Amino acid sequence: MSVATGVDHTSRTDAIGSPDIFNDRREATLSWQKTDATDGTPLAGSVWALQGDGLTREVIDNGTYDLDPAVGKFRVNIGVKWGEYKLWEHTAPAGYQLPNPNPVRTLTFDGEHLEQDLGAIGNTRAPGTLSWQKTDATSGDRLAGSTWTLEGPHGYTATVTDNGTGDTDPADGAISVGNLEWGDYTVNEKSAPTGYEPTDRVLTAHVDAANLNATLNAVTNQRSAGSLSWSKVEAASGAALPGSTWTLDGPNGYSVTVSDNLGIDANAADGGFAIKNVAWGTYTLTEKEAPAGFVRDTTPRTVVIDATHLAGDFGAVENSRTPDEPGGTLPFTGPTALWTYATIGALSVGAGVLLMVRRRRSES
Ligand SMILES: [Ca+2]
Ligand SMILES: [Ca+2]
Ligand SMILES: [Ca+2]
Repeated sequence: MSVATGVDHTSRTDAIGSPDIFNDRREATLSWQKTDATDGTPLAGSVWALQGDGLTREVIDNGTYDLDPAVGKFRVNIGVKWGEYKLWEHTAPAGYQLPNPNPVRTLTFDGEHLEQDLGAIGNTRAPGTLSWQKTDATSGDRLAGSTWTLEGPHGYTATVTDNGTGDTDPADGAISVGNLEWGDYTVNEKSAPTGYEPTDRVLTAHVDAANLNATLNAVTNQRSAGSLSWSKVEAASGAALPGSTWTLDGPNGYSVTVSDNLGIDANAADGGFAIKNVAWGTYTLTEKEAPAGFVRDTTPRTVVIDATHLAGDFGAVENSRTPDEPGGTLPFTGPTALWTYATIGALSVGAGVLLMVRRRRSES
């Protein structure tokens, strides 16, 4: 009896009964490779399930049941327990996706199919995500309203607006862009939040298996400087009045004296005031000295400088003329006027005397 290679003769109950003419079963092996579907690179870290011979084995690359020491390559010894086996991928390498649907491969080992090689089984790269934040350089608070240009591999370019196009993070000032191909990226601010200075800082990032969900540093914006203005006018006419002095108090202990057309007054016009480059915060303006001949206005005035109120205006502060001193209510107070009143009085008295004399004469 000729014995074909691999034919089952493990049962030694042949009628001939001579052990010399029987062959032992040859051992079967199963091999395959795990690769990156994009570039064919062997990938470490996959885990497989091999079901057959009444049990399910966990096959770990370079671990349990894997006889091939090469990363990404598997060889499992089926041994002489031929029959039907099923193999499926249990865990993809980190950064890669399991196929969906995940196929179950059915293999039958027998004397004609002893060394089976499934070849390369590729995994698709999991898409990456880039996340970053936009913050206030002064407070560190996140800022809403920024827009970005994101550029990546193979000509990828996208405009991303916080809580708008391309942003998957619903929080203000937190931006996240998903479904990104692996490769190098740059993140540029296209427009800054309202009230902030643009930044030319560029973030760079690399997306791959080890950096699938990359979190970048926060990009800060400096606050745009604020300004303050007001004017000093005469109440009656609205005409600008020169010569006033003011106390201006602000955030963080800021306190200055402002005199019209002196020092930090950036408005060269009489009665017009401008203060440049002030920090954000609440400012209080109080008149310290009114123009000569006018009554000081004691009312403190307040404005707030912030992102949406960079130009604070205290408005027009009116002064009335100083009232005349008590006892000086007559329109003319000079020596000539006094003489005039005295003369009128004397003439009146004289006229009365004459009238009395005439009456007495007519009665007699
Ligand atoms: Ca291996
Ligand atoms: Ca957001
Ligand atoms: Ca001025």
